[in-house]
Amino acid sequence: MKLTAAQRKQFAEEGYLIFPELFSPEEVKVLQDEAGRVSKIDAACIFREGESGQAKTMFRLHESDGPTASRAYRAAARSERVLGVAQQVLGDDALYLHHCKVNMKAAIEGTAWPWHQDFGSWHLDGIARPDMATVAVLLNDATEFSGCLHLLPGSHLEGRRNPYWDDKSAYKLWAVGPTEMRDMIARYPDPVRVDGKAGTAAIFHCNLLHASGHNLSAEDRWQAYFCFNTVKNRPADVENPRPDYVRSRNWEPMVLEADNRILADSTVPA
Ligand SMILES: O=C(O)CCC(=O)C(=O)O
Repeated sequence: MKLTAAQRKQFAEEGYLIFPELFSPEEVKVLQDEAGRVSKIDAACIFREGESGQAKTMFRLHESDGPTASRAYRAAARSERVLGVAQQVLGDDALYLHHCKVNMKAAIEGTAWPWHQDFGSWHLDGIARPDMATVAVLLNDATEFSGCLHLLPGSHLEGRRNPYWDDKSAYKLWAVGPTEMRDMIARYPDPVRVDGKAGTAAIFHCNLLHASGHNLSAEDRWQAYFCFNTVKNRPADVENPRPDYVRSRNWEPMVLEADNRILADSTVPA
């Protein structure tokens, strides 16, 4: 999947690209079923919430080892539509995944993510340069009502903001404060929704401001995220590094695989 010159320009200037229905309904079904299977596993890299203990975020589905390993996510991560697109926008073929996760925003209860830049926390992982991008894949239809992602076009061009530790939101992350966000939103074009049919995907720059709302709908909203870094930008040592599932130590360049493997591998027993 080769990006056009216009798409490369859009990524450089606006910090994102959206690909409606990039994955087929059959592929989405495999990825949904796999997320459902993994969510029942007891593992430290699955964060749960509420009395039901429902999975909220699950990490490290893309490797071939570990409790949450999934052939389908491994294949998706290495596909032309994920790794191949990330290689093109980052201008480097030697990429690895800083992490891969599935966010499962529960119907009615799943809460908002405040405005933030991913590089706000990834820089604190010891990563020097913002040579990183995330591919998000919608595993359900997503709407504003179900808490879809919003991106602030062009905001990556101002670089990394000084984040604050937001421990009030359910997710606890390095976020950008309300005063700064009011100013940023006033100065930029309207935020763009990453909504649409399941299988739609987006790639966005690690300094692009983004946020998502509460899931007010009666359907869960699941999304997969593949967060790429260039191998040469791998993290330096830091004190108390975060666990491997969120700050990967596997810095081997990932190798592109055939684009049909999500379906092909789903028929192979684990
Ligand atoms: O899944 C969402 O709604 C937002 C996720 C997000 O912003 C992130 O993981 O950085």
